[in-house]
Amino acid sequence: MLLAEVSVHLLSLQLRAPFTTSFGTYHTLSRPFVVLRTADGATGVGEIPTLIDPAYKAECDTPAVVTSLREFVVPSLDRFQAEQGPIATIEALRASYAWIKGEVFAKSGVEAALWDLIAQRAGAPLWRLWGGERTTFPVGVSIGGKTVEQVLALAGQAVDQGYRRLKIKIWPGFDRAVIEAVRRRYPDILLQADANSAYDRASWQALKALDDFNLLLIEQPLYDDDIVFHAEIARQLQTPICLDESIHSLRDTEAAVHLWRRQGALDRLIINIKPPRVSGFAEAIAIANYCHEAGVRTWIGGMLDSAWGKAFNLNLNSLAAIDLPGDHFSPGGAYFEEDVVTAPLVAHDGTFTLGDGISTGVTLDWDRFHRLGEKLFTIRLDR
Ligand code: OSB
Ligand code: MG
Repeated sequence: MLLAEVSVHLLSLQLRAPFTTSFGTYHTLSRPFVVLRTADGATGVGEIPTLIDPAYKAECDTPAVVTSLREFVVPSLDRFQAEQGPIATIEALRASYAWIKGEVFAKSGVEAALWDLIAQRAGAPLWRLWGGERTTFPVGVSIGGKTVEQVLALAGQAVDQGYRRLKIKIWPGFDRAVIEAVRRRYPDILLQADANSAYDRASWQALKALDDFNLLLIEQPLYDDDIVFHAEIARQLQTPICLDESIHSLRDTEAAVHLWRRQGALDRLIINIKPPRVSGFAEAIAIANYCHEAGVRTWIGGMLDSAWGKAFNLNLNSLAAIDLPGDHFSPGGAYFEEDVVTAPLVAHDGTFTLGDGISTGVTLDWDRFHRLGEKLFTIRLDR
């Protein structure tokens, strides 16, 4: 399978409802997509669900992802194929850009596109390629509201649609009251909070108040690049800590497990596996399996991905090693005014079922794909 051409597109996705986190409110997202073409005319597509600014992680859409693809990642594929022959496997692809430090999101888009090509060639759904063992599982929603009233309204929509697992965005000054209000209204729901690194080594003490509300976890309270201080505060909280932003690789995960184990608190460590934040699905699977062995719970996070990216993540959720419901759906129906697939993904009664459709199981709507954005550049690889 000789890779002949890589194109990078930038799409504009309009959220149906604004999404607020500790780091800002988003209305419209710009989204890089990688389109890989083989010499025999097959096409694979990968979404890069970075945000428009570096408020979540340093690697944002433009210039970071786009520049790194154009200057480093794609030229590495070219060099590899010229020197070592066709990139036909995920291992070869990863080897081609292994020299590049970080740039995990940029790499993940190319990897997703190659998985799409490999699955098409195999005529199989991704979940089968990945060794998935269950096709039906509970899914959850992430709620980003600015006020307690907004959060309760979104939670109400989600619960009315049958979701039984809610994640609420919190930040200093918007934590206890909002969590208490949601917990009062829904005493039995699986409830978790996400701080997106909004607390520091003094203000995290406010989170002790959340121990009263039977939360499943508190996600990334401290700095986006920290593991050590998270381990430190985990000793002083009853609610498990879940790492999101700090985990870029299996090695980061091993470091966290090492620290939590040392203090006998592995039952209070949870890992949010976001495939694009760990450079792709191969690394995500390695993390899921490692955590399963270590007795650390995991779930699949999201980045307000389009239905294309969500479909990849839902396929990954089939792994028996994944323990908890993920962020796969928006509380009030579709995430975007217009999405890039032909038919929306739907959960029934808070449960999603994977079918036997090839690759992602959903079909890209190329008309809409082209209408929603523009091609930034194409690099030919078959020189
Ligand atoms: O921290 O999980 C996060 C969205 C963008 C960036 C970071 C996060 C999120 C979400 C939304 O919480 C999850 C989803 O895609 O539904
Ligand atoms: Mg998070």
